[in-house]
Amino acid sequence: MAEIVPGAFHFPGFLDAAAQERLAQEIAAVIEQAPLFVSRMPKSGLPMSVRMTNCGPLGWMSDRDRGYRYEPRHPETGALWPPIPKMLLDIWDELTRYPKPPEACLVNVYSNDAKMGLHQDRDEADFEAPILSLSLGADCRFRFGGPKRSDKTVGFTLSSGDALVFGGPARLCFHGVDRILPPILTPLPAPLAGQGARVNLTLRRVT
Ligand SMILES: O=C(O)CCC(=O)C(=O)O
Ligand SMILES: [Mn+2]
Repeated sequence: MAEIVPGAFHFPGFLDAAAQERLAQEIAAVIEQAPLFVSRMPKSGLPMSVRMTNCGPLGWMSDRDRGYRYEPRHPETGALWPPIPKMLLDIWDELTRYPKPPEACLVNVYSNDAKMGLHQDRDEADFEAPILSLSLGADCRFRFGGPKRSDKTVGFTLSSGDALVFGGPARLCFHGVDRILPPILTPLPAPLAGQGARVNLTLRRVT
């Protein structure tokens, strides 16, 4: 485990190959019930380069007119999001030690050329709980900064099976994905093959 900045912890290889395969199976089932969709930037309406879906009582999304927000239902099917798999609830308990369960699990699917600009996670009413992120598939160059956009940042690689937990003084730190690294060596586990190059799960408390 490495502390990136105070409150941000990187657990390289937290999930072994078998656990990654089980998690991929669970996420493939989520995607089957709640198909991947494209969120759009507030105001400009430009599409984000990741495709996404969610599980849990609330799901994160964005569109041109109403912007970043949590919704209980899928924007295209109108169905409630599927529940968060037990395996993820257990990982949340183990790594965050937070007394309440996550309310949202955002599933981000990156193609080879997808990225995510530097941003804060601040659409939640509660910043007490840490954020838990898990990665599957291709490595990415991840960037982590401070609570101000202009703060200095550090870059490091997030690989398949890695976990990242950021809370406390790091809860509102800027972060993003610079680029996906060549996926040849670490394709997505079989149940997610064909969906993209990298899958990230971001679990959060919202209310
Ligand atoms: O893909 C990642 O590792 C980060 C995702 C993220 O920061 C987000 O969805 O808010
Ligand atoms: Mn984020």
